[in-house]
Formats: sequence, structure tokens, C-alpha cells
Amino acid sequence: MGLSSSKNPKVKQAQVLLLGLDSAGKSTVLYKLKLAEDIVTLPTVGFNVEMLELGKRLSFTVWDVGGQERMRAAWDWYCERADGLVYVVDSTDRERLEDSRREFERLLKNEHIKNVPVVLLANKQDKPGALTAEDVTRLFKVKKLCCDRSWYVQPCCAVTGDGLAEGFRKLTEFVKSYMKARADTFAFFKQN
Ligand SMILES: Nc1nc2c(ncn2[C@@H]2O[C@H](COP(=O)(O)OP(=O)(O)OP(=O)(O)O)[C@@H](O)[C@H]2O)c(=O)[nH]1
Ligand SMILES: [Mg+2]
Repeated sequence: MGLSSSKNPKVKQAQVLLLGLDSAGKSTVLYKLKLAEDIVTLPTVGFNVEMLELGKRLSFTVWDVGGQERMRAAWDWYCERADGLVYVVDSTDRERLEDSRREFERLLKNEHIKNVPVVLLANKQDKPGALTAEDVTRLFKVKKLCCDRSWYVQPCCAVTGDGLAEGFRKLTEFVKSYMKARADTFAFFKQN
């Protein structure tokens, strides 16, 4: 019989935020990973939350929060217990690229997610004219904005799922290190 992570104390739970502008492809990413199926999404009002068990030792609770302008102020509420951030970019939406970058920069200033690792998904790589991961890295000034944390920019197509496993593998690696470092710091202060 299988063992669910909630019953297995060896499986650590991590909270992951899935953010980005409306229509970037967040819900498509989430349900592609969860169901391995093509689904038709509707704009998210509020949030979706799903548990993803991608590895043996770590399970993610993924919070996919709507990206419409009126909902972006609420992103901050979700930051409090986050162990990882996935920021989804529509790599073909050049008109709103600066909006997306500005929201990303604002988000990173949230004290609760200081040092929390980030994976940017340069989504919609199937569409002509999509910016590459290198373009997104440069245009989002990722090296500068994320100099205090682990980061990675992954090209992907949420519709086919291409690149998602790689992106979330990177996230798993980062989140494990982040949680270990936090636990070590906590243990140090407890002892001293
Ligand atoms: N061609 C293409 N379309 C995509 C891709 N990912 C998502 N889409 C489409 O983009 C649209 C928006 O996707 P959603 O996943 O609903 O976007 P969202 O980021 O959840 O948007 P909000 O819920 O409004 O914040 C849908 O029509 C998706 O099918 C992709 O990789 N390629
Ligand atoms: Mg959505």
C-alpha cells in the first residue's frame, strides 16, 4: 500500500508560491504537474492550491494565486510561510514585460521571502518570438535582484509540459538547501 506524505514523517513539507501576471500560465503549470493532462483554465479569482509530490523526501504545497492587477496586492499575504517561489513569465507578452518585472521586483522586497529561492519560468516557448531564458534573465535583471538567494531561469511550455520537470527539479534542490540552512541556524541559536 502506498504511503501518503502527510503520514510519513520522513517526507518534508514545503510551501511554494506560484506567481506572475494574469495569463502568464500559472494554473496551466500547476495542473500539468498535478494531473499530467491538458486542461482549459479560467482566470484565477483568489487562488488554487495543490499538493505535489515530486520527490521521495519533499512534498510541495503549491499556492497558485491569481495575477490580475486587483489581486496582486494579495500576493504579499501568501509570502509569510513560503519556502520557494516560482515566478511565471509569458515570454511572448513583450508589452507587459516591464509590468511583470516591476511586480517581481516588488515581490522580492517582501521581508518574509528574503533569501527564499526563486525559479523563473520563461513560459510559452512554443509560440513564435518567445524571449529566451537568457533574454528573461537580462531583462528582469535577475542577477542583481536575486543576488541574495538561489535562482534559476527555466524555459518551458506549460501546455506540453516541456521544461517543467527541470524547473521543479531545480526548485527541489534549492528548497532542500534553503530549509536545511534555516534548520541549522535555528538549531545554532537554540544551543547558544
Ligand atoms: N501557447 C501556450 N499557451 C499557454 C502556455 N501556458 C499557458 N497558456 C495559455 O495561456 C492562457 C492563460 O493561462 P493560465 O494558466 O490560465 O494563466 P494564469 O497565469 O493562471 O492566469 P491568472 O489565473 O489570470 O492569473 C490559457 O489560455 C493557457 O492555455 C504555453 O506554454 N503555451
Ligand atoms: Mg490562474
